[in-house]
Amino acid sequence: MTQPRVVIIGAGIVGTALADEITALGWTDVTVADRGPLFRTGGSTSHAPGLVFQTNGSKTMAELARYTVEKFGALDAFDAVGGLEVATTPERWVELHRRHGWAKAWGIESRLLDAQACAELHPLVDPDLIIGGFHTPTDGLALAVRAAEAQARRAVERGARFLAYCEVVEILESDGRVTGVRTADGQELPADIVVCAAGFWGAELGRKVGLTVPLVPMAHQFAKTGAVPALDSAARLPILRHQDADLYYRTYGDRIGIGYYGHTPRPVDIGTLTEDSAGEPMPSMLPFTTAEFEPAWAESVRLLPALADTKVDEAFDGIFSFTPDGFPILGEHRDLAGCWVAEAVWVTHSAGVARAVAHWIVEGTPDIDLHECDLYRFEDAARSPEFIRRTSVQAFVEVYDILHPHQYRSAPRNVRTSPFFDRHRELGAFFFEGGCWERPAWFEANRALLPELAADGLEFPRRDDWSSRFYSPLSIAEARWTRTHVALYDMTPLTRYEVSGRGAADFLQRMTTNDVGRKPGAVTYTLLLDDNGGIRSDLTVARLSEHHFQVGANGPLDFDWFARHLPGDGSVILRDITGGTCCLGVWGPDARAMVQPLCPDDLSHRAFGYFKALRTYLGSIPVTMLRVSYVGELGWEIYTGAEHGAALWDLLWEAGRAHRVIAAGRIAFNSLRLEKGYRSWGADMTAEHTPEAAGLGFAVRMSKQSFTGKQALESAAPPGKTLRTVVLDDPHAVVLGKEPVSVRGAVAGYVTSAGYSATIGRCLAYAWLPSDVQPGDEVEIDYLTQRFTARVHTEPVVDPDMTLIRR
Ligand code: FAD
Ligand code: THG
Repeated sequence: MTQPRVVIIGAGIVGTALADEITALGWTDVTVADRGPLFRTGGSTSHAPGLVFQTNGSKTMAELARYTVEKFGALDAFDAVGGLEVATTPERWVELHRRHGWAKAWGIESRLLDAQACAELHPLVDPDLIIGGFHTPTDGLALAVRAAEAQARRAVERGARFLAYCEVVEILESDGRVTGVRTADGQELPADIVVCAAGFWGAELGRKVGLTVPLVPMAHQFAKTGAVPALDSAARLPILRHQDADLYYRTYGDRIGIGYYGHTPRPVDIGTLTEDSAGEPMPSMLPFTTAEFEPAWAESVRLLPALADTKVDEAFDGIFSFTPDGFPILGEHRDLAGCWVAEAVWVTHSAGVARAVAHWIVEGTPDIDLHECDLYRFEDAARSPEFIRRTSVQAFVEVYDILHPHQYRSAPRNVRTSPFFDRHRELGAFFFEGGCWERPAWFEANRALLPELAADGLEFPRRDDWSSRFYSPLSIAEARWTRTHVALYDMTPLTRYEVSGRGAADFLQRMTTNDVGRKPGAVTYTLLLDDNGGIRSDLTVARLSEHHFQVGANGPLDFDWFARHLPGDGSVILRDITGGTCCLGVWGPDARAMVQPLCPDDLSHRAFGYFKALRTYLGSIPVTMLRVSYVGELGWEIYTGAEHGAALWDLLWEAGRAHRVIAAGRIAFNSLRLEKGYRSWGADMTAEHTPEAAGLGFAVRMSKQSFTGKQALESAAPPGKTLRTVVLDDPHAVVLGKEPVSVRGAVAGYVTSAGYSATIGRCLAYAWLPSDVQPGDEVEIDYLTQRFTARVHTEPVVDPDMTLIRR
């Protein structure tokens, strides 16, 4: 077969890196077109100051940066001057500890320094102004244009060509596939694959082919000083961040470059960019907004007093992309095969992104978990221009803010509410936002239970300020009540699909790991794997009738994955039924006593067993009940049409009075599922992990004919890391996720998710640990400024022999 023809739009750091990585994988018919000159094209890369700080809360982003540093180093386009982040407030100092924790967890060399040691590393810093700093010796400066050119050269050596002054005005298609691009001078470049690496122009390009690329171009201030007399131009000072004031710094010989995020967010209108940037050296530069820089300059002179002897010499507002969650936008257009995007990528992550996307294009699967970066990760509502703009502007504002791991969006809100929303408000729900849904985290109405539970011996350990945020001890009461009485949980935001048609059973068998072809009425827990055997999702599949399945999923990416793999003959119909339906979890030892009187069918364990489905009525409400419980208790998920939601709530609430039913929230929900050993996809396991490593081997039926990922599992080596439950020793100790875990004094893994267990009165956490670390072994977890001891526990902590859930 002849090689696929690839056209890459954009020769910035991303386009050039892609050309290199794709040709390295053997596809050499690659053409890169840029509207500007090569390689100072006029895009964001052309003026990027090139600071590379690798530390990130996301393990994937840290790894993408690590690879970029390694590659640019080998290309002689990286200066590892080190990175220094300083704290001028106690909150930031604690935050730097948290970042140090991420660095340790992801394997980035790092240390915390006192003020004096910071000033030794960066002699311009006034040590009296700072508390301390976080030092990462392998961070440094990317020479972005040099790196672009070097990668382009390697690609050219393998056969790629680069076209300057070649603007793409149209992406050509036929029959749902790209066929090439048309350029401004009327040429057609034929292609089987078109990759948009057009940086902040990407949203416009996407629009031409009906694709929403959720990014917003924003202007950001960057200034260079004149010569600083105190600065030795031969000194190699670390790149510097002063996040408390939204500032960062690098040196250029004896001059200092200053970047500032503290100014008013300035989304850029691409429609008027040509006029707005007229007179500037390039189209990604806008005139400097001088007045807005004044606080930045004053603060810079405070931190770096030597700046008093100089002034700003040249400055501009440079444009680059912001996204609603700060992650890049990567993937293939679902409705236009062969049309890819790789945008909103920093120089910092560029080579790593290019490698992953090249693998994705050439081999079908990225070589690293990219779910946080996936083009299709957004809910429908989150793809609206209004949502993209507001949240991306917010991302700019928050770029250096201290963000709590459980912090949810404050706007837009109330975009999706379940039919129980008003009732929840009446009960004093505190709502978190997730996937555009309002989700009750706890209910003030349950405060009345506290004295009773405390008298019963339930403990409410004190928490530090950080872990007390987005938290209420009411969740402990709600969790306990679920294990001893009965509680209602709003499961409406659980993504669900109807999969139907004569090909539905075969389709689900082929797509997932477990045997989902059992009799109607059966529910199966099963996994979606990628071709490398990595976990893409975990699902429940309820067979409601021969050709009708209800799938409980984890979010938009599951829909995307299914949609891409549907047979072309119309034999399978996939429908997202999340909107328009609702779901209540009714769980606890009293669940059956509460619900049975409402139902014409026999709900006894014998008649309606564990992991079974039943279509029936509660009162006059048609419902689908699944005997499934993520909290690990007797009870059901009860689904009905949204129009019945309010009535369903009132019916159950009324029936529950005699049983003292409560409404319970997400924090209790999370703590209960941790006790039960249930994983949360995206946090605990991702495509990076095989089922066996994640403790989910039981959901894989290797004897089944064939399913996606089976081959990879057949040849998989035993996992080096295993997901384990650990229990913290100190009842007052709490971790929140992503903390480094040490075994015998050396960092060996990291926490994924955590929660307080009301059952054992300790915080539980899942952690990836070397497979030879066994139940009973002691580990240590670094939490901010503290170190906690913990012990690996057998799983699950609660109800290991399934007597509670199968009663
Ligand atoms: P670009 O470099 O913009 O490349 C896109 C290319 O596509 C351009 O060359 C453009 O001409 C071309 N193009 C667009 N449309 C078309 C078309 N229709 N046809 C043909 N060609 C087209 N990142 C860091 O990691 N560290 C930093 O310290 C840092 N500092 C920054 C400071 C400033 C002031 C700014 C503005 C950005 C900074 N960034 C930093 C961000 C970084 O510069 C960008 O994220 C990165 O350069 C984007 O690379 P890219 O290849 O995607 O986009
Ligand atoms: N409910 C439904 N669908 C879902 C979830 C849910 N899909 C997405 C996500 N949550 C899937 N996660 C789980 C995790 C564990 C279980 C159910 C959904 C579970 N596991 C049993 C166990 O491990 O003991 C499975 C037992 C079995 O295989 O028989 O219950 O919350 N609808």
